[in-house]
Amino acid sequence: MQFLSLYLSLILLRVCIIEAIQCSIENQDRVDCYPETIPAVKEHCEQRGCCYNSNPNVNDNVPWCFFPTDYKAYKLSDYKTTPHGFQGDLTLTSGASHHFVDEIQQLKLLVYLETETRLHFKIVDANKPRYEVPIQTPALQKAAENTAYKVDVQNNRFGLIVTRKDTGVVILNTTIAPIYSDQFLQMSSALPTNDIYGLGERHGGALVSTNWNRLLFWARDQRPQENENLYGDHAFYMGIENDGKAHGVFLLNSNAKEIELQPSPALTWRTIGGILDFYVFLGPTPEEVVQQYTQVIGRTFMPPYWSLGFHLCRWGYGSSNNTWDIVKRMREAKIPQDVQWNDIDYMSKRLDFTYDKTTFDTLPQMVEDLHENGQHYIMIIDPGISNKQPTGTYPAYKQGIELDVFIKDPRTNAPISGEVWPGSTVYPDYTHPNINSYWKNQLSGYEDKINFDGVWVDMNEPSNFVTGSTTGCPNNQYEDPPYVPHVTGGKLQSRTLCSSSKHYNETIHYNVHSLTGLLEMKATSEVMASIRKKRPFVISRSTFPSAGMYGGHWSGDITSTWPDLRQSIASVINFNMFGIPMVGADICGFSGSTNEELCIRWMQLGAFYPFSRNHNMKLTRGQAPVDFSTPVQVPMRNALLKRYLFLPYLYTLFYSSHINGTTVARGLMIEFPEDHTARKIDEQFMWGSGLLISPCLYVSSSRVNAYFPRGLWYDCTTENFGNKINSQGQYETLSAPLNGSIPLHIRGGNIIPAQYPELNTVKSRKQPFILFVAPDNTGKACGQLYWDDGETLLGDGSIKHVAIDFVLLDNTLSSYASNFNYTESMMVSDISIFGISTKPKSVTFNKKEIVKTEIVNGNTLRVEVSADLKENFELKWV
Ligand code: MIG
Repeated sequence: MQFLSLYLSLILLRVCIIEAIQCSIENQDRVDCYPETIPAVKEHCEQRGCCYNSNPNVNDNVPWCFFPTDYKAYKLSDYKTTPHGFQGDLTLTSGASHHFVDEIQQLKLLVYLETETRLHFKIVDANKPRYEVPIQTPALQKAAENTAYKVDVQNNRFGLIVTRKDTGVVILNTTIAPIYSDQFLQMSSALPTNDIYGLGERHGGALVSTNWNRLLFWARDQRPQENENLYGDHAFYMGIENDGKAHGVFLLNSNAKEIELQPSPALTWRTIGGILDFYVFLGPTPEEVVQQYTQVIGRTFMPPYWSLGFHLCRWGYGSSNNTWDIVKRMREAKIPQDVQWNDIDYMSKRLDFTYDKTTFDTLPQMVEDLHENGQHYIMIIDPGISNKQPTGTYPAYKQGIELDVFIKDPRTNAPISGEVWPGSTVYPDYTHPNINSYWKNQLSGYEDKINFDGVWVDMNEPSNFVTGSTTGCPNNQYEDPPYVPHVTGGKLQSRTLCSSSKHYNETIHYNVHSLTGLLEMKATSEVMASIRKKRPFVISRSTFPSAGMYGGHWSGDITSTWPDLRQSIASVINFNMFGIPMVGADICGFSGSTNEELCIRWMQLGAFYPFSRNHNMKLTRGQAPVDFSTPVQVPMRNALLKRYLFLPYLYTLFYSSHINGTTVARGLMIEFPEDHTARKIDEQFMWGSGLLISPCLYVSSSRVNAYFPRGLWYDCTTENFGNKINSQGQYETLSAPLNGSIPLHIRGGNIIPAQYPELNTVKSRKQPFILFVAPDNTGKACGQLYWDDGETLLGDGSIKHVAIDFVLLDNTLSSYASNFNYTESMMVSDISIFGISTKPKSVTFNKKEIVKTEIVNGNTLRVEVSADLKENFELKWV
């Protein structure tokens, strides 16, 4: 008896110990095994073979159901070298079902050592193809040598470990086995840092919280709020390691996804289709991570110069004359404006490719007038095409039917209809090979030839005011998949089309939904280039990686509030990391009515969005600068004039982004990754590495508590021009009165090309150039200027252009210009050198003594010159 009980208790003890080993996992390290619900139900959890352990605190989000350390996994075999890297077979260990429907037994692991700093690996079904995102990624001839990373695999319970060779930091460790079923794919990895950036589209700060933070990816017409899936899908993050080295990881997958971050820190990807297709970038600088990422997804389009000017828009001008009136008042008030926009109120009955001949009767004349004044015009287009117009009267519908380019209802094979602004609509299938010819017909045959210059593509998630379709959705595995990410609305079909809708070649909407914006941008940009034979300009609400090749983005329907003013900086920082640097938020806020103070602050900040547009919801108070009193207009005008002053610099940054994939606007973490304070800053940002923008973002405040990373910084506001901050990495209180200038500082080490501002870019481009020279602690500085006519397609590289390097060394500023047949004048008239308090004995320009020199503000040497920047020069002082 005694024996038996001892024996029994031993068994129990043993069971307990085993249990304790498998399931004894610290709260922060538990990887959720039942993401469907929190808290999970015990039986469901155990059916899945996972550990269940209720947590005393329901609100801390620690999963109650989590993977044991020895969860049934894939076994890696036949792992061998290939010309590209490695490959191996993954076999699911036999055993009880996991209750993940249709688990795939045989997978293939493909590892590509693509470059010294780029690793690519894929896990695919060994036996049949699965959906893969059709963006063009670089082809690979052979494996790179001397990689900055090392790839190790764990065989028995498969995992992949990526280590940065020089520091030994583990970038990825996926030894928590992947789940790979037809409609549920998951992988987890430990993270080497809590400083994670990117992952969007998302409303919130630049730093991504790792405190049980679940992010959602499924394009949705959703006004920006935290914890909801918004317009775009960017499953790319950048991590900054403790020592300041940065890496990036990109999951190339277009299905509905979740990415969950937890405090260990660790990260879990979940997607409900496609394949696991990862890129890892080793940087090591943050800017290099972005360059490596954009090398895979594609570099930024080169914007036309005019698009760098100020844009004005609103929903509900109500007539072309009201719109025109605003333009005229802006001119009279001498406030810079390059582009006027119209929202859907220009359309006749809200129909794409029409305009209302009653209320917008003078639209063609207005557009002509804009052009005569060196300004441009952009109009909105929504994807929904009305299918309820009298037969034969609406070409956009008729031609779509003829070319068979509408998304189809799986039940009937006829175009599926939803409901948007014009009522019942069908939706172009942007994956269709006929799409460009369809789209070109519409855009070029625009009723009575409205001569528009750019296109605003809205509602392209695609948005639908009814769930799924006007006739609901069928019941099938795509409408109700075994696992639904926690998307807003609870269903994939919420505010969009049925997931089982059919695209070209039987592709299901389920796979391509979040690509709609990207593919519409691509078609629009290609068609506009072929119609206008000039650089296209497209701004889109929905985006996906590689969208930056075709256009820019605005952050959607934010509110006219102080928190949204502040948050907009993080959006700008994020989209620059996503390779879509032409980005901005609706200046003064979209929904709700703005007020004078908020709108002044927003104009000051928005003057430094790469894409600077004031846009407003219908039926709210007017918020164009000229809707305010004359004194309120003053700081608004001044902010815009500052923008126009720095446009040559901004243009050069865009060119660099186009060629090298660098960011245009960037967070301080990008420039100062080793500075742990700078990593957390998202209420300031930079243009390139040279200009720091520190806006005032709080109500009733006239000061900014601004952070200055180590180095020299020179004030370039009119009020404190040239004042120097020699920072050890410190906060400074800056004065920022409401009617004053936005705090701006040029960083020591930079030479920034500028140009006297004007009321539009056609005029400002003819103004003399200015150079701001900001020496670093060793008296050195450098900078660039890229210049061309601002609108010719860059295409074959034969464009006439000038590229200039400026270098400051030993009290000598030299320029090195490479001119590729550019002939227009590029006169420079002013050069300001910061940090010089007494007049030098002699200042020479190309060896000739300069007469006009002065010390401005006791701290800056200003010299007047007259030379063409196309010729090299040398400015010397002793
Ligand atoms: O359902 O076109 O985000 O900028 O003004 C709203 C009207 C449709 C949403 C866009 C917004 C635009 C509005 N559009």
